[in-house]
Amino acid sequence: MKSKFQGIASVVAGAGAAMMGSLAFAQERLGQPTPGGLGLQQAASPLKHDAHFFHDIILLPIITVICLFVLALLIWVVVRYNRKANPVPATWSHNTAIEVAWTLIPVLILMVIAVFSFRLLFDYHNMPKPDLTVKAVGYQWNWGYEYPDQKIPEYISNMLPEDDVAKRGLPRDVYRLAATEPMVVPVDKVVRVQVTAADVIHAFALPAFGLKTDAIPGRLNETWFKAEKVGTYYGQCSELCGVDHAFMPIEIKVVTQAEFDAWVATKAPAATPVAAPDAAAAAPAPTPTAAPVASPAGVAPAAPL
Ligand SMILES: [Cu+2]
Repeated sequence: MKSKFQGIASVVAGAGAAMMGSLAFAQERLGQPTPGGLGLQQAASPLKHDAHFFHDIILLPIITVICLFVLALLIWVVVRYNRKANPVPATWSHNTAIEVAWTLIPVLILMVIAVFSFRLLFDYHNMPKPDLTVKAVGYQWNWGYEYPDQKIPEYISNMLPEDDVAKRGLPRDVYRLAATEPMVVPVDKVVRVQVTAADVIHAFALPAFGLKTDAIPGRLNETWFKAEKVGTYYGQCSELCGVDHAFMPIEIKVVTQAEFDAWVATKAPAATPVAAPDAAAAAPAPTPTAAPVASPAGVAPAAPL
């Protein structure tokens, strides 16, 4: 499904970009907004590639042609049928052929759009067999992430303060996108995200993966992604949820499977006393804030289990 879309997309992409006259596409940053960027954020998951195809190859050319056609009609009418050029107007008021055409053609255009639109919706709905499940809970105003299969209890992901952005050596413009503790997932794995909220409605949204799912108290929504590249990806709560709505970013860190296993070992509570030292040796914890949580795992051998 994805490759079919991508194949057609790659053939037409050059012409599409040229037609749109967009200069920012090539320099787009991965996983975050680009200053002055015009298009959708660069894709890093199959759903986002499909969304790019639908927007760039289906919708944009159709919209452009319709706009140019209507503009040409308007110019023609203004020039040809103004009072000076056409002092004696025609008196007929109906033309059956034209009326049938302007009913049928828009219907056909909408049907073409619907086919691709529904196909994209079905892709969102038809999640492949997930390799990993993460539960994301929206709070006023931060996110909680829980990994039920890895027995990682919920931890809270706040916005990274401005001072800490500099301390971690991050670019200044990820302030308000970076989080104290990101969601961590392995690359090339299907991640199922179960989304809910504890107080008001939030929305779990991350453009590079094409994610936007409402987080509704008392209801469990689902979405999925498969990250194609290791890296750090940023999103934000996308439902107006109160005074600090703009300050509850979503950061997803995509790592290798080995790094993910090591991270899991630091986060899981005292359940894997053997795995924890191995994992710690294999790779350090990805975030400094993981350290306080890691310490219970460190004393795990002394615990009864
Ligand atoms: Cu929110």
